[in-house]
Amino acid sequence: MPELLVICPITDVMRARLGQAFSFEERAQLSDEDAWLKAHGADVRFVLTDGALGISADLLGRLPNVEILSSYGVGYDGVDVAACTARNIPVCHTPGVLNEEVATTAMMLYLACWRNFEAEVAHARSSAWESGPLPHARTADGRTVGILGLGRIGKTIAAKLAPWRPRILYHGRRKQDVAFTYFDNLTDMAAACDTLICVAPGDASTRHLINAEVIEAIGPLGFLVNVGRGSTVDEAALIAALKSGKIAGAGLDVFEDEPRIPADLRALPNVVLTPHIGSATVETRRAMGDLAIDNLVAWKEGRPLPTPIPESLPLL
Ligand code: A2R
Repeated sequence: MPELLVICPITDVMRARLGQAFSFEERAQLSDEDAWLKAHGADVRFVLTDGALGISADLLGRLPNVEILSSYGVGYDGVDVAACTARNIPVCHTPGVLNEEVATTAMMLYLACWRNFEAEVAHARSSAWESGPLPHARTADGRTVGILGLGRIGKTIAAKLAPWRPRILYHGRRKQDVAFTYFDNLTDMAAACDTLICVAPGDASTRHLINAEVIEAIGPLGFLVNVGRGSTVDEAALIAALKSGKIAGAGLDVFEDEPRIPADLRALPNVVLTPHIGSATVETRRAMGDLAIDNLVAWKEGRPLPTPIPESLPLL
């Protein structure tokens, strides 16, 4: 009897650990999902998914006895939290264990933007250097960096930036007890910084928060780095600003319609693009997988959940 349905891709390490604790089925392995759900949907008590795939209200409706949903990742924008809450199903995620990795990804993009890294690498790989150097890049040192979302990862980015001696600004819905400069208005912060780093969650409150006005405020000498969620940036407005030189460039790990990236964006010379690899290292994915499974095992054994999402706390 499959008691656990795995919706997201998992690693072999996760598969081996799940096998010791649960009888489970992976959605990707189902040859006839409809038939499987009819036969086994009522046996499923646990669900493992990730922040992008989440779970739809429709699929949840076909699993009438689900007790707990664990999401492999910190963001859970793909999970229909309201549908889970309505059925008293707590949702867990994996905060904290990926802070350093996502902050490293932000640093890679930050440095790649300022030092024109992609073009320089291409210049070295081709014989173009024999005809002369590229124009000089601009320094990454001593910049004014505005962080949208000074949470767990945002604070880690600020710490990792320290050797480059930045002045740090931040915007969120509340002022925090930190040594950085708070802006209650995002456009004002964008105008005051020369790199805007986005690491806010993707939800209704952040959708297209980085719009044409904010992007233009960053200015023709500034960069946008996004390691949060693609939905936070108005991608069409960003592409227009990148084309017209209203912003110098962008380093993007997340996109509005992943895994599709608009051809227009891919063709631009002033962007550095990575395929949502923020937390994607062997070590960090292992830690995330362990925490996602720890939550399921804790529930099965009747122990407190290690990392429920804030919205689920009233259910516990
Ligand atoms: O608004 P605040 O003061 O609660 O700050 C949170 C900020 N944030 C927002 N800022 C402006 N406008 C909003 N509508 C808004 N909603 C949230 O984002 C907080 O400083 C930050 C989120 O921090 P944490 O909850 O600690 O999340 P963590 O672990 O840093 O991950 C952030 C996101 C994930 O949700 C994934 O989308 C991505 O990074 O991996």
